[in-house]
Amino acid sequence: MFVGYREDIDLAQFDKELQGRPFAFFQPILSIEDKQIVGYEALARGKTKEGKTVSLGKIFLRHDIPLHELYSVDLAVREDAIRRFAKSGLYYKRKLFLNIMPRWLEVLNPEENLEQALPILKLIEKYGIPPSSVVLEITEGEFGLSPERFDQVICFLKSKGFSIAIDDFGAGFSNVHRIALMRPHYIKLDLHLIQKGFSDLIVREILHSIAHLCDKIGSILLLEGVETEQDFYAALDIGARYVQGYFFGHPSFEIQSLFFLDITVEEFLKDFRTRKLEEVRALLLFRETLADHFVKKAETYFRKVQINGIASLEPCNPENIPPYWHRFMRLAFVVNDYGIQISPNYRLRQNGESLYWEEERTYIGKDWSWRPYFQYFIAQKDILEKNRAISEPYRDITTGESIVTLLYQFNPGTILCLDFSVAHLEESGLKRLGLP
Ligand SMILES: [Ca+2]
Repeated sequence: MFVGYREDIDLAQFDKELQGRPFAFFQPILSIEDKQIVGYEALARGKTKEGKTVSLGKIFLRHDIPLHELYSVDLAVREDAIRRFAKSGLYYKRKLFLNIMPRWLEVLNPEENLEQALPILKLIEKYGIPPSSVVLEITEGEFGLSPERFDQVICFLKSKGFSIAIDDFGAGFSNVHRIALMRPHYIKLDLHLIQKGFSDLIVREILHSIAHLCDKIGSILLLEGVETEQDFYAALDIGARYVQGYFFGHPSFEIQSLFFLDITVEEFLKDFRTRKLEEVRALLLFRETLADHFVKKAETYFRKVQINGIASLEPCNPENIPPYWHRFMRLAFVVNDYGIQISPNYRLRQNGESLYWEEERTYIGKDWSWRPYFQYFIAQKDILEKNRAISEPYRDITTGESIVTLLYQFNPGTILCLDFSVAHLEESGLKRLGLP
């Protein structure tokens, strides 16, 4: 069924702009915890008539070229990659990441013995590299075979000692449940594919949930498309363990060593640790000191009133609230002991020099008892006999800001809830604000 390796491939037969044989480029993959290159992804390249190196990605997407022709191009690139990787001797300490197009697996005869059908086994044997130094990147979403056959192929490859990476996770229609069952060694995520069409905020949320999935199923999260400092910080922030992208190294014909990398990565890690620690300290200071102060002063800022015949609270003159709160305070509302909102939402607004509270009455009657912060508050009250609690930071779905909610039992039946933005908290800034 399969066409074997061919010497006579000329790329001009597929594209008049190209010439010569296809070959492999290598792009380094870095482990953050080891601060060094742990592998290389092999990428298909060809040359134009002018001698410029170009990606062959487009050729593989064409449907007018017979599958067996494409397959022979792919095989030639893979053989070139394996041959040169073997020659480099690096397979003792680094891995070769090879892309396997799911379309190739589709042409497998269901009756065929996988040992015979998968040429990768013969290739690595020919060049003397162990399967444990090869990672096969598979785009699960594109796979057209039955899930049973797919699982069978993956199981077989794993049993032979290959590592499996799910490529372009999140870009296609990856089935999270099946991937969790499959337990790939790596999950590759292209930062730029995810960034397309989503806001920064949503991207961060998606990245965090995928990082969480990786932790749960014991896969290594490999973030590719890391091109800038910001991208690298994003990778560190979500806890990606491996990274790949122009920021660390472009694909190249030579298998690069990049000795400078450990220094660069160390510097970034240092900077990241400092920034992150500042964030965590600011949050802790905010929770432990300033929130405490606010609670003590709460009666100066809010007064008891009746709303719809029920005892509730409303904010006093906003000028009473010290100016340093204005920057962080977003919203105040009151719930009863069952988590039902019994006041409007009060938003602190500024109009020129003057401050005022804006009221939104449509929120009265909403049930917040199911929100984690409310349950946390009730548990704190019951077990620790505390009259206040502060939620973990969460994302406000309307404004997208990072928020903590402070809950304070003002009176029996009235719990004051205050949302504070913690997106831009800085320890030094908070200390400068000081306590009155
Ligand atoms: Ca890939």
